[in-house]
Amino acid sequence: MSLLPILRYPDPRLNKVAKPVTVFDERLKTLVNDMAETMYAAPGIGLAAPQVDVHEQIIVIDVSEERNQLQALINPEIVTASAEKALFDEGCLSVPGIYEEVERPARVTVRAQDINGDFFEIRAEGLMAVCLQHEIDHLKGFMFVDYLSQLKRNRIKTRMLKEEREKKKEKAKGTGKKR
Ligand code: GNR
Ligand code: NI
Repeated sequence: MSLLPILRYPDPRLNKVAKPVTVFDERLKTLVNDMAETMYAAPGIGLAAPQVDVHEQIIVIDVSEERNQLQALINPEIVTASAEKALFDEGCLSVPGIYEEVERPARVTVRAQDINGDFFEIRAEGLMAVCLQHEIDHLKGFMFVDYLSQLKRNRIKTRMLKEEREKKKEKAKGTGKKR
């Protein structure tokens, strides 16, 4: 098991479109295990492969209080979405510290494959519906900040870049490097 580094907004690799998984092998199982470990350690309620720089259609989710209801979805697709919408204060491990309200369909049905390639369907509402839609967006290179106004998005981008610069400075200090 290993922790994977999470890409941070506005890294352009977060906008790449993920490819379908065609081979359900040991490598996929290891990747899903590493993604789950990374999600729990963060901690987060979901993680999409593009966030760890793997551009394949893989997500892991656990919205349970006890953190013991791991689900892996391979090649997930939204098959139905309710006309009714719901607002939710969303965050993202790739945009740490930022929370903004996003409106999405209140209920969705998602079809996906499991780790063995077998198809299944999930009907979800509430937090699970939000999380599924948020993760499936990542597979399309889309992030929750893309639903916000350009003004808000630009403020977030500036804040993230500033934090990154400050982090680099801190690191350089530690190694006695100047920048
Ligand atoms: O951990 C996460 N919390 C969260 C809260 C509200 C709406 C969506 C999420 S998903 C996020 C983990 C993440 O970034 N997944 O891509
Ligand atoms: Ni996210």
